Amino acid sequence: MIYPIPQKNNLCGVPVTIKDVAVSGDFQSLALTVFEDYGIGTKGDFLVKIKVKNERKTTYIEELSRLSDEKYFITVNSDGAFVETSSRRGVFRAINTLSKLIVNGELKEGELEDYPLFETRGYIEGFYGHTWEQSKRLSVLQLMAKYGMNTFFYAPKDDEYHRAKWREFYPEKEIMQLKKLLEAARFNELDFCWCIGPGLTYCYSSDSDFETLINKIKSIYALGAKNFGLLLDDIPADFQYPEDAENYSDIVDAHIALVNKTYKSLKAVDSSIRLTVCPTQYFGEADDYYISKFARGIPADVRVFWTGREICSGFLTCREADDFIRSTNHKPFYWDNYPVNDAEMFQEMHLGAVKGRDKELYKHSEGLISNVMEYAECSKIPLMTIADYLWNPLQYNSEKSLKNAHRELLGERAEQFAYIADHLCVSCVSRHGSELMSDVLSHINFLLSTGQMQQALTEFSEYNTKMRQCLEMVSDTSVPLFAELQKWVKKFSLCCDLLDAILTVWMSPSQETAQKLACLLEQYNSDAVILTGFCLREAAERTIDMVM
Ligand code: 14T
Repeated sequence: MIYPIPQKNNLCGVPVTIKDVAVSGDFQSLALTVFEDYGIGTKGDFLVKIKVKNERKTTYIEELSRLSDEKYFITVNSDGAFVETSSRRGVFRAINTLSKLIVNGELKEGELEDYPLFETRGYIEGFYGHTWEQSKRLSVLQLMAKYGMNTFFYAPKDDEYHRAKWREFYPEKEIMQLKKLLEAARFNELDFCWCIGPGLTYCYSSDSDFETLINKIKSIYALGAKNFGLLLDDIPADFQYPEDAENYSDIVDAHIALVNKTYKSLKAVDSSIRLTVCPTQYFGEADDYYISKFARGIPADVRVFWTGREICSGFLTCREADDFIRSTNHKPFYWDNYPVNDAEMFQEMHLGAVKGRDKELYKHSEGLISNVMEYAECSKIPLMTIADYLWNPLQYNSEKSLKNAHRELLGERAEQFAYIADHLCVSCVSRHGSELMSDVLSHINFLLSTGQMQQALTEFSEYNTKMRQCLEMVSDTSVPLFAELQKWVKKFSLCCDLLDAILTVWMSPSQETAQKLACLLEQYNSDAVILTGFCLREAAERTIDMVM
């Protein structure tokens, strides 16, 4: 199985042995680069022929009744592989898929037809906290491109030039970095969207502020960006300048005027520029006064961000999307606040697969952009599941997708990693965690209640050993993912101590061993970092009660 799961995959015939590939036809050099990226040799004799053509077959998605430049076909037989698509983006998708399909030097004969269901699929660096380093940005971008995302929004709250110092131009060094990022996005077929959040100090009545805003956007347009975001989230809900209060009867009118003026100016610069906006009221009831007036007052082709019913929504439903469409005349463009873990969530680590987004949401929305964590390596895990969901929500399976993410990112370490990841998945999308531990402990309880003490001790100590092995592995900070997790690893180490202390009481029950366990439990509970493990605390308490 490959991820994201292709729509129609009949490549299950006779296996063809492939040593290396050779490429002919359109976008040859792109295809070679992609193959090489997967470690596939390109001086071989298995011929991959690429044909880019603009015709109904390659551009129209029947079940969505719309055109797409991301649809592609792959046909494999003993002579080689044949790729048909309509664009560079289609070639990029097809060669990524082909590369994933070549396993152990083998590819199976047959046909594959593929296209994404959500139109816009991406992520946003839109959190409060340390902005990602350039190398992390590039690494996440490349990975998400491999998983079929097509959009990246740049909006780090702590990039001063994005928000606090929105009036100032970027210094040369930052400009160069943005330029590199744009180039990487273009190569990897992601639409790069640069965002500005002027609302903290913007004067809606000032012509000079408007000019400053447009000039700032133009400075990024000059680098090649064509997509822009005007973000009005997390700003004062009332006017801060007396002239604004005089000129506008309501803040929503000022916001509508600003969006319309910005839209007009940017379209005059280049009619292919695309604008996305985030309203001040970006969550809640779909028929809320502000959001419906705001969205009805701006052009239909300006995308409107919405986080759903909550800031961090456990569920995004078609029904609420339809309410949003009725009241705003816009399809919601989801700013999905998962896996972000800033603000009040800073003690949580969101490593779980995305859940709770309706399967058919692609029909009722512009798309979905996931707001990531300050921790770039950690973000890759949930992001991969989001990419899988967005490409093919109908066949999305959160558990399998998460397993694949672990395997891809950690290789042979994946199995051991599951022991800590088990405790790092509580978030708005899931209130339950520690499933693995809970299964182990409840089985041990069963053994105890049925008088099988010896077996219970054996299974418990086997589990503790696995937890310790995992602890040892994740303590290696030379692995970037593990380095980011150290705050949680520290608590995980306490968790291992607690397990050992429980086992010690069971083997030699005494006031002394129970006292030690009680101390550890208190230490564990007073550490504010969040690891789930209700079952663990329960087991510790029961063990203490048994003796004391
Ligand atoms: F624009 C939005 F859609 C949005 O979600 N804005 C922020 C976002 O940058 C942040 O990462 C996210 C998660 O905390 O939520 C919004 O920020 C808030 C909102 C709050 F109500 C931060 C703190 C809050 F109390």
